Amino acid sequence: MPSWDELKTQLETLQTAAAEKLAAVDSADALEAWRIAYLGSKGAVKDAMARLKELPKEVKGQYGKTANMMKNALAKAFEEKKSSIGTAAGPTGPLEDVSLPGRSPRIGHVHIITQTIHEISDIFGRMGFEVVYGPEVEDEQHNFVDLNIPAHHPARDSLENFYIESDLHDEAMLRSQTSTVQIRIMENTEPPIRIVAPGRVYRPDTVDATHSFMFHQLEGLYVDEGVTMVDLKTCVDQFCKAYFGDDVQTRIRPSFFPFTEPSAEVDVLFHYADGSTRWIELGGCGMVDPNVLESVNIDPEKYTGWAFGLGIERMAMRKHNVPDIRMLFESDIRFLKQF
Ligand code: FA5
Repeated sequence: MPSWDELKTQLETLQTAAAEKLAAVDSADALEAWRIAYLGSKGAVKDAMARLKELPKEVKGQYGKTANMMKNALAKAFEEKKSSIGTAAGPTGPLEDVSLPGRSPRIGHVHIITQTIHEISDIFGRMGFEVVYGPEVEDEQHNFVDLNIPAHHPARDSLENFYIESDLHDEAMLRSQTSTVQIRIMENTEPPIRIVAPGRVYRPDTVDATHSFMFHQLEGLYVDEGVTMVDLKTCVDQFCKAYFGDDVQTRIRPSFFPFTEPSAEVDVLFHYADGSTRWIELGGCGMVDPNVLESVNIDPEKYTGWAFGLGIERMAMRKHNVPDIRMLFESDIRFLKQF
């Protein structure tokens, strides 16, 4: 039976060899191999501990204590090595592939109606028209009186308009047409006048595929000496071709507005997905009534003019094949992102 000195030397030799090998370990794989060889269930330290039961009583206590200290020292050295190898190998956890293309952030874009306003303003800009804007909260003077719409005209019925309370005017209302801007411009400008005015208008209309209670109009006004209906027809026709394309079908038919004489309506042919077609009214137009020119102190003997008011939603719908006006205002991102 070996003496205690011999046994002690064997344990020290084992511990020194294990420590030297551990010092040489430089990878996670090598560390795992070391752990199996020394601290594993069939490793050298386990073997050394197993000898305890064969040893005589006199050395058992010392041997067990020394072997335990060796085992603890090696386990501690193993943990230290493990963390130093982990640090050297970089961060742990799932690796990111930095070469993958990034996810682009979702950003919004200009609404189809605003795009349409930009596009049509641009066309009229190229035709020599200035783009102007007027207020949405109006008074009866600009929405009706100066436009030759008398007090008892059905268009002034409170059920046909959104009258509101406002500090701005006594009889305040949300404008029902952009024709108000004709008046506001003519009040302050000497002819020649050549403007277009896009903007929101409000009417308590029953909502259906082509009607909304809030929609947009584009007002046009041209006042100068010698302006005729031929200029109006040509201008509307040129605009429709520029906006919809040369093959667009439009028609002009007689109509009535209190502020134009003669008056007409512009229609454009819609093509639906099922192959059917239908004329849809784009807007009204006509020669500015002499009474209107007088109300803004423009001499109707010297100047003539024409005006139009076109529905902007109807234009966008025709151009982009949108079958129902409500789709434009539902804020459905799947619809809006197509434009
Ligand atoms: C007018 O509003 C006149 N101010 C147009 C005008 C201007 C005539 C200058 C002469 C001279 P009207 O009510 O028809 O006219 O409306 C013009 C256009 O606005 C219609 O042709 C249509 O395209 C559009 N529109 C009218 N009501 C609605 C509605 N509820 N929803 C969507 N678009 C509408």
